[in-house]
Amino acid sequence: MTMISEDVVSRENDRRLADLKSDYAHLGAQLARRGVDIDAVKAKVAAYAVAVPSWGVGTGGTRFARFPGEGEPRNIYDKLEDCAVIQELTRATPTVSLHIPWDKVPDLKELKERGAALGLGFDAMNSNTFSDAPQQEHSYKYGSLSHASAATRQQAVEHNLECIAIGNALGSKALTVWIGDGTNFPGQANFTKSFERYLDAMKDIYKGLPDDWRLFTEHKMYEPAFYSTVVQDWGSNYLIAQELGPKAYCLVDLGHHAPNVNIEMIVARLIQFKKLGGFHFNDSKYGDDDLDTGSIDPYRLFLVFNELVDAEVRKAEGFSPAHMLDQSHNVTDPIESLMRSAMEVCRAYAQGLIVDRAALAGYQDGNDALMASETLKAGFRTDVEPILAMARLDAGGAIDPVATYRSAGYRAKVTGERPAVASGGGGIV
Ligand SMILES: [Mn+2]
Repeated sequence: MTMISEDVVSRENDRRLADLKSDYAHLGAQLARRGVDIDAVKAKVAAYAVAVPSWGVGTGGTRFARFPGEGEPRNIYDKLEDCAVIQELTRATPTVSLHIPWDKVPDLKELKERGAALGLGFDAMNSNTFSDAPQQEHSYKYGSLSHASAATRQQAVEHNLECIAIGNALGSKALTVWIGDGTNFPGQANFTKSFERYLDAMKDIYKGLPDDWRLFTEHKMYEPAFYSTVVQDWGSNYLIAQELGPKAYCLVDLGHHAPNVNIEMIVARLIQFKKLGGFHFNDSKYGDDDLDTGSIDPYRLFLVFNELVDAEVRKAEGFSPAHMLDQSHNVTDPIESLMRSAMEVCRAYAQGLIVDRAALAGYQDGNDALMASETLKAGFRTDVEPILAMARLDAGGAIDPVATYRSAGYRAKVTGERPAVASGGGGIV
């Protein structure tokens, strides 16, 4: 079954096919002069996948307000349908990353079958101990896995073990743990004791991890705590992965760093020491803005992918990062934002693939800073859109996903089926 009619996709593609073929041939000739086989790049792009977060298809908000969009998904089944639209048109997002308890359902078999019927699998599970669920015994107001109270920590551990059990039933192979634990005041908590308690709790979660699973820990510099967070930076994150063991890896969310931090170098370090677990892609200007991937600083995204391609090309040991989008869509149709973001990561990947790595290494070793920079930037400057569009077309997707989505009238259709949600107070999703 498809959410977007194949007739609409064909009609929209037919309108653009001649231009695409011409653009692809032209780019192919350009790349051939640079020693790059366009079909080989296209094949790699076609095999690339990035997971969509279930919470991403709902309209996001800030701590000031949330302005709901039209036809918002009511539950995980609606969310899966929206995620299927993204996959059908982009062919780059075959999996969905769930969030518990938001996506909790009584019948996991039904959920798995529904995903399969829509052509979707399940990516990393995300636990939530940064807010209180209804009827929860102990509050996370003052922390969860690092809480001073053993009973609260135990409750948080059990929640994570439940996420593993749910993921196991759905075919997931990873758990992502991000905690909101931290402080707003110097002196509010003892840094060392908090981190010791966190590590002890994480060891209990790690023990419950199946052999073929990976555990991703996600650091975040600030927010919701504004003075210190327990898992503050990639250094703390690396220490956690080292303490826990071989199934523990560091997850890099592009928005969770101080401004101007060299994220691509952090990526390189984690690859070198075999602890890069994966990514949450987004973009930002001032902080953890959760803006659309590649919308503010596409060059930074390219530089991250340059490190990933470098590791891929040299077959770096233990290199198998998970890729996911993690954004908040406050002023756009979330489906459109997620499609465009998925295409942006594909673009950065393709641009990384066409960098002349032999020439780059030569300039690096020869201390030719200008030509090294020029060689790297040549990849970023290349408009690889024909490669991305042709990969989508070959896989049954849309040459222009956003235009095709609008032409299909999906948002108007679901707006008629899904009741409007009242506007309300703050709340980032
Ligand atoms: Mn994240």
